[in-house]
Amino acid sequence: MKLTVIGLGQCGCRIADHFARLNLKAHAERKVTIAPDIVAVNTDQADLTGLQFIKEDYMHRILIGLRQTLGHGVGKINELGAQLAREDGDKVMDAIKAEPRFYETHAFLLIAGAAGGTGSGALPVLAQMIKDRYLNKPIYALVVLPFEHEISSEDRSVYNTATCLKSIYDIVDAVFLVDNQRYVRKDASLVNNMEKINRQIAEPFYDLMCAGEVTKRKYVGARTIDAGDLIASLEGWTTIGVGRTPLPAFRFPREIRKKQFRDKAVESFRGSQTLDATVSDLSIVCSPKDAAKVAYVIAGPAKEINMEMVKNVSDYVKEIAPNALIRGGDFPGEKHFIDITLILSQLSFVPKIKEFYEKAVQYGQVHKEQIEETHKGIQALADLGRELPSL
Ligand SMILES: Nc1nc2c(ncn2[C@@H]2O[C@H](COP(=O)(O)OP(=O)(O)OP(=O)(O)O)[C@@H](O)[C@H]2O)c(=O)[nH]1
Ligand SMILES: [Mg+2]
Repeated sequence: MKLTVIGLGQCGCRIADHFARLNLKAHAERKVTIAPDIVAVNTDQADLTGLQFIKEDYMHRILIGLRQTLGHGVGKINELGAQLAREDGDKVMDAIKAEPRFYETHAFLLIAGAAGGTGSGALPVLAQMIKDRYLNKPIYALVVLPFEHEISSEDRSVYNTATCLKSIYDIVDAVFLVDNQRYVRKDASLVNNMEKINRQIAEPFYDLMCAGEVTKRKYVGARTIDAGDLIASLEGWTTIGVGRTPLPAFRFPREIRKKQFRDKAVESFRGSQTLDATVSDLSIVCSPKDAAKVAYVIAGPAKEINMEMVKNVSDYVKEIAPNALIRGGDFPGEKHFIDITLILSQLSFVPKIKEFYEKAVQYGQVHKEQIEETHKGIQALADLGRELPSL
């Protein structure tokens, strides 16, 4: 599947930058393009300059709202982010149109952190603009939810997240939910941590996007998951993850292994073991039972992905997601591990969304009262000085 990727705000642009890295990797390793166009959009000039892989010209790194923010962001006011995207959105539309390879794109992927101002506000506005112009291409959003410390200490983060989620759900075909807190590693510095988190957020898309594009025979599976399968599998609230089981470095030839029943048992068990790793590493906490659509791809050396493993994995997926329409495929390659990428889509319940909606409604009411109180206080002070002359 080929995606036009658009990163919005700092978080969205940095993750989009990782898609640009993966696109280069796909070229080098598999001779395919998975992202014909990658664009970064921000109100913050410094953040745009810091990107590594996205092309450096003004059609790929787009600064919006320069006149109002002077290139310094919108300071978490997502209404302002939305307004600036409305005013400068044509810059983004022009950039998409100008890409000569745009015709190859199967769908759009818009990425943003929900708790900030620029990405959170611009996401629904630009998604709507794209939807109005490109009627035949699905639009997906990847929305990054804030860390626990942001939720507990910044009411505005919760409010931004909830309003962003509500607005984007009504516009796009599917929303990938990514909970930052799931990726926190306590042993790393913040900068390293963010870098690792962004890498882990983008990585699960790699095999899925490559699988349907490769043409070299050794990479083509018995059952390929292509763009059509993915588009049919993506709807509403969605989560994604990839799990890995390394293969032993040295192994006896297959004929000898066959005779050793212990090895044989381990081999057939490897699929379900990998799937367990995938499910525990999904981008947000949810129950597979609540998914109405599922897509998965098993990647690994061709000689490892045998019929037994494929059956094992597909039975296991059916068991954990009994209510879903399932599409699965395999993707052979020269890897030293088995990777299973899983998408659970059309989720009927996600605990985190409930939490954000409830907290934001509460915050909305308290905030309104606080504003009224503040205005009353300011007015009372001004009234006290009314009799004084002005200089
Ligand atoms: N995973 C990840 N999350 C990030 C990153 N940067 C920020 N975030 C998260 O995204 C939220 C939004 O922050 P930004 O992306 O910096 O905000 P913005 O869209 O640039 O908006 P303003 O700076 O307010 O104009 C933060 O509260 C974090 O939770 C990043 O590099 N990776
Ligand atoms: Mg910013």
